[in-house]
Amino acid sequence: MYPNDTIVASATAIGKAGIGVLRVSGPSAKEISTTICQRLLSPRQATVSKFYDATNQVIDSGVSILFTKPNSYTGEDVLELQGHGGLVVQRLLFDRCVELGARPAEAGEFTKRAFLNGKMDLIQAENVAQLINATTAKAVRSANRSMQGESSKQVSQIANHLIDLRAQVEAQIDFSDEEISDLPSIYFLQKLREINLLLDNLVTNVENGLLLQQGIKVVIFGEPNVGKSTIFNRLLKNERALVTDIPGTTRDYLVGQLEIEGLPVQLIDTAGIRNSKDPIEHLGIERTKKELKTANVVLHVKEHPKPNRVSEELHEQLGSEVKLIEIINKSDLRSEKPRTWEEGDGLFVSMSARDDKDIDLLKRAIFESIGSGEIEDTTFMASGRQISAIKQCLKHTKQSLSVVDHMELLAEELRLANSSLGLVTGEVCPDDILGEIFAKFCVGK
Ligand SMILES: Nc1nc2c(ncn2[C@@H]2O[C@H](COP(=O)(O)OP(=O)(O)OP(=O)(O)O)[C@@H](O)[C@H]2O)c(=O)[nH]1
Ligand SMILES: [Mg+2]
Repeated sequence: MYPNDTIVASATAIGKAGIGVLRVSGPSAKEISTTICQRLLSPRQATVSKFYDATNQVIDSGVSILFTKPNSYTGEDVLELQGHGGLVVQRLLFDRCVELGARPAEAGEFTKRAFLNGKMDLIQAENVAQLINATTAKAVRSANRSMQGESSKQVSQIANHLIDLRAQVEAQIDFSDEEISDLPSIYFLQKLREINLLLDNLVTNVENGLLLQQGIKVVIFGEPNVGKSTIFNRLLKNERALVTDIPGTTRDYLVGQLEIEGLPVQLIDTAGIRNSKDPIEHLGIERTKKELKTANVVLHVKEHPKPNRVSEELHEQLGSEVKLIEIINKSDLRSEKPRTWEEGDGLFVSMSARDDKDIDLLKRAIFESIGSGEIEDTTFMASGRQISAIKQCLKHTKQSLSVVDHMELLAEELRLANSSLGLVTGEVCPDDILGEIFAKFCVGK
């Protein structure tokens, strides 16, 4: 249903602040502005005014701006009342707007209206939430790039290829008895391969974007006393974990946050793994196992390259997706220079946790282990929902390759591929999905 009512919400965080901005959007916004400010506002002009209540008493004074449709964020008439950022004063102003016919906005409703009024597509709408939720500067830059329409361009380019191809396939079906020359299967194969390549690149791009939004989880594990907590502290640049030369110092796991080259990282230090009768230590080891199951990167720390039975056992339990880095710590005691190398499937780092340069080397190894060298080039910040729609599209275009000799089947696969892509931009998007997307936004955005 297209909205035809007027909504109001605080656009700034609720609490004490220099200013508090209330935003009103919808057909009554102009009338509300005239009543509250007791004057006619010129569109898009910041006007110093008083804000009045129903008994002509001043609630607050500040700056009011009226944006007339379609030149506003939502594409509707929008009023911004910039008053003082106090809890009660903002509440009184909000209540006055409601008294004059506005209703409290739902989460994300301003952006939803912007989408419904064609001010932005669904990719850009979701970028707004990603920008607000970004935890690193790189994530902010990527969300901005994506919001400028770069991502939408990439998707519509693929959608246009799909539409052209569908038209050709439909023509083959519709005019099969008539005098139009049949296009050879190789032609369709070639076109599909081109589309698949574009989609493959897009998937890489969006997965990088997701890494920037969600970050990665890095778990440090190994035998007792090998220097896990020292590495943890040095990576965080903070003496968070206790470090002693007594094996079994860390009993429970510890969590810290850091950023590696713009990538948000959740770092977990765990209890040293050994056969222990101590029930507390046993609990700590169980927790380590649990953390290992959800890690993106695992740092397996040792003091020397030779294998250790207990931690080798855990090694074997790691998921196939997890990236493993073998750290041979305390290189200062071996008078060895820090270095990284690959052997078999493994990535090895010989280092000393006591040296900051070695910690930088480790950071680089973590970053490279998840293949995020191209994160800087991410132009597409997609949501999980959009990524699965893009992958669904790719699944259908890949299936199309095997049915190029059957025009009806090919047409159906291409139709499904096209509608999956429509879900990304919002061209085809059922109301309940739209509701779910905007419910994740904050109220007032
Ligand atoms: N020489 C040297 N000593 C280190 C290095 N890293 C850690 N240590 C020392 O090794 C001892 C154990 O360090 P921790 O960081 O507590 O080791 P851990 O693996 O967390 O130990 P648990 O919590 O008992 O499992 C401490 O005395 C550290 O100062 C290193 O690179 N070189
Ligand atoms: Mg420790």
